[in-house]
Amino acid sequence: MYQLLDASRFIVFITGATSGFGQAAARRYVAAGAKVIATGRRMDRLIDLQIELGAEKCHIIELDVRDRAAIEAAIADIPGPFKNINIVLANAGLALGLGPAHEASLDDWQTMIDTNISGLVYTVRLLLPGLVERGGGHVVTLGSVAGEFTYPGASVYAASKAFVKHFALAIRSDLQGKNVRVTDIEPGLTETEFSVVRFAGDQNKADNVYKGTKPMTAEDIAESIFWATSLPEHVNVNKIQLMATTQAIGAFDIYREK
Ligand code: NDP
Ligand code: 8X3
Repeated sequence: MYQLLDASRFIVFITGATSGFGQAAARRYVAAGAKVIATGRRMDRLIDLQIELGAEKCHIIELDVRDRAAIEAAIADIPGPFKNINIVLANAGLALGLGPAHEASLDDWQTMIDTNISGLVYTVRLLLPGLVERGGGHVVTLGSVAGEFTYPGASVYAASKAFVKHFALAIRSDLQGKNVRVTDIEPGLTETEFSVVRFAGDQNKADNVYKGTKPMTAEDIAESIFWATSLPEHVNVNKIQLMATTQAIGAFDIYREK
């Protein structure tokens, strides 16, 4: 019988646990006996999650990943039973807008850069020394298929996820000999609040993204995250790229004069 790691030893720090993948991962880890530190900006949702999962297994922190000082303070303040974090799930992120590059909002671009790049880098950099000091652990980043295959309207979002992919690969080299594993999870079409956020709360536009097809679910992604971190310590899954069966990569787009 193949021996997976004992999940009851996991203490998982999750950014973006108020919705989607982060929330599903919190549930998945706690169901397996792990402890989680669930973070995000929407405190009401974090409180509901803590009530659902129990305060012994779920510590919550109101946190905006763009605020580097707040992350430092939050880490310093983590209570004893949750201190020995061994998995970091740097998941918080977002896409804003789907307009062409010459019309897209520069404020939206800045928010994506601040969240998907700076926020992820702060999270990982500030939590890594603890993993190294404790003799090992696992960093899981949330990239995207958009980090590999671009599509119209996704310029900065796609570029931010390409950053995530390379950052994950690069820190893995730095961590040689430290027993810290790094995995970039790169999903495609998955129905969460992602599209509602992208379209600034327009539920109709968001619903249309998934209409008539079968996207993946947050639970599908949480399972892949859980699996990668549960493999024996000598195995490092560099990346997992997942698409809905109904999604595939399209042809090159050739412009022709009318
Ligand atoms: P959701 O919108 O459902 O969840 C996003 C989470 O990120 C929320 O919990 C939100 O929490 C958090 N978040 C956003 N901005 C911040 C911030 N400044 N500080 C802290 N937390 C923040 O989307 P998903 O679960 O789908 O997305 C999770 C990750 O997966 C993202 O990085 C996304 O880019 C990526 N991804 C998503 C795909 C999809 O199709 N759904 C596919 C590929 C990748 P709060 O607002 O409470 O702060
Ligand atoms: C989210 C998936 O294809 O909408 O990263 O960019 S996609």
